[in-house]
Amino acid sequence: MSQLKTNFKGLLTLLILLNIFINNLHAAQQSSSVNFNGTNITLVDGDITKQKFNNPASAAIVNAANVTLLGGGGISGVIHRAAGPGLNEECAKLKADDQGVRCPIGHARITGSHNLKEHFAHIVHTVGPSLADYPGSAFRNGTVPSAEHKILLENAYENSLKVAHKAGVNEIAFPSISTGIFAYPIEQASKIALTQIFKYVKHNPGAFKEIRFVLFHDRNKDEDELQDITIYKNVLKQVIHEMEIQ
Ligand code: AR6
Repeated sequence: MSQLKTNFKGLLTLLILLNIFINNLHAAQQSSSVNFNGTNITLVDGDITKQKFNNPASAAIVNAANVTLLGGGGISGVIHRAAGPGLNEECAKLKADDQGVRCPIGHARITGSHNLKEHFAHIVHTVGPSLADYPGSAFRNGTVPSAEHKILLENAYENSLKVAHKAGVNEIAFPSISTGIFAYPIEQASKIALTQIFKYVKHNPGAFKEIRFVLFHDRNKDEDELQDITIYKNVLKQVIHEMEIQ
């Protein structure tokens, strides 16, 4: 009986190791990187709370927040749960207007990372535009973002980089802002995101060692639906071509 138990445990360990190996292989195959003006711009498939950096003290992740900065669903909920209650306490202390707005759409704020500080010291909170209640929204198919939506999304990326840079951050990881609950069509959002990053790096060479996009792998998607990382990879090629980056 104990022999059987030992064999079973051995088999289980082997299966776990095999699973880790396959996942790592999958992640390695999925990542992609380009160096521009001294900054590595990287696309990875993964969970933003699990990111590792060369120097945690000068690293940050970006939260796709709501204007109150008090947690919420989606990635914001994931980040707040991982960082612990200290994050909500710190956010609650930030100045709010009489509507409870601590960070207007397109702006960014920076806090500590609390329980995640071994991995990265800072969290940048930004709020992207929402198309969820917009006529023709993605929930009803065929959204066409307005010029204002586009500018607000550009601002969210630019202001996140600005507050991070000012705080001495030189490695930063972004999620795909506004493309979840806020329903911004990802093909258009990814083009805005990548273009904005390249523009920032063009004007601020050497400010960041790495700007990483962490794209969530949705296991519920059908096989013929493109994963976010594939969309970002295709758009990256387009942006490099259009901006004439070698
Ligand atoms: N790591 C990386 N990406 C993730 C993760 C993760 N752990 N979890 C989700 N994503 P969303 P939004 C992806 O909806 O559209 C909140 O309630 C997800 O697949 O979190 O900007 C806030 O409080 C999607 O591609 O952000 C706001 O009210 C992307 O992250 C509102 O939702 C963004 O999804 C913000 O909506």
